[in-house]
Amino acid sequence: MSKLEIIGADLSTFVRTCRIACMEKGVEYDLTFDYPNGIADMKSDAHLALHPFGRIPVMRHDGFVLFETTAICRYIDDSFEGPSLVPGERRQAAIMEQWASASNDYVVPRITVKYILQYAFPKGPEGTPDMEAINEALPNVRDTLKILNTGLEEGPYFLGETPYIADFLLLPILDYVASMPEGADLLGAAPNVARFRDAFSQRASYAATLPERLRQAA
Ligand SMILES: N[C@@H](CCC(=O)N[C@@H](CS)C(=O)NCC(=O)O)C(=O)O
Repeated sequence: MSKLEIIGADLSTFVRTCRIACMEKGVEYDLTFDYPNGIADMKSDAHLALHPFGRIPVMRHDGFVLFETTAICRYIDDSFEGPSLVPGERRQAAIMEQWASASNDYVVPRITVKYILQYAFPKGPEGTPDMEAINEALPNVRDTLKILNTGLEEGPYFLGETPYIADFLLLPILDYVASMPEGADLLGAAPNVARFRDAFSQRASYAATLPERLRQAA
C-alpha cells in the first residue's frame, strides 16, 4: 500500500483534523500542497478534478481520492489497525456524530467564518479587520462556546477520557479562538472548553499538527 496523502495547507482547520486522525490512528501520511499560486490554485482544473467544490482537504490513498473531512477520518479509521476513532457503543457513537455535525454546521459558520476568518483575512479599511463584523459576530461566538461548554461538562472530551473524530474537528477551531484578541476572555468564560484544549495539548498529535502561523505566535 502506498503512503496516505493529505492534500491541503497546514493553516486549515479541516486539514489539521485529518492530520490528527492519522496521528491518533498511528498512520503515516504526507501533507502536500504543491500549488505555485497557493490557495488560488484550489480553483484550478487540476484541483477541481480532486475536489469539485474547490476546497481542502483531499485525501489520496492507493489511487483512491476522497474529499470531506469527516469522510476522510472515517476512511482512515476503517482502513488501518489502531485505536478506534469512533466510540464502540452505539449511543456514544451517535453522540459523537451529533457533535461532529454540530461542529461542521454550527461552530464553523458562527466561529470560524464569521469571527476567526475576519482576523485571519482582514477585509476592513487598509487591510485591517472589520471590527463592525467582528463585534456583530461575538455574541454568537459566546453563545456557541456556552453550548460547547455544556457538551463538555463531563470532559475533558465530548465522550469522556478519549478523544474521537468530533473532538478532532473542534480542537483546531479552538486553537484559533485562543489566538484571537478576545481569546482569553472567550475561553475564560467557557472553562470546560478551555479544559478540553488543555487536555488535547498534552497529546503528541497536538504539537505535531500545530499550524506554522500558531507556532510562530506562541
Ligand atoms: N466540508 C468541508 C469543508 C472544507 C473547507 O471549508 N475547507 C476550507 C479550508 S479550512 C477551504 O478549502 N476554503 C477555501 C474556500 O472556501 O474557497 C470538509 O469537511 O472538508
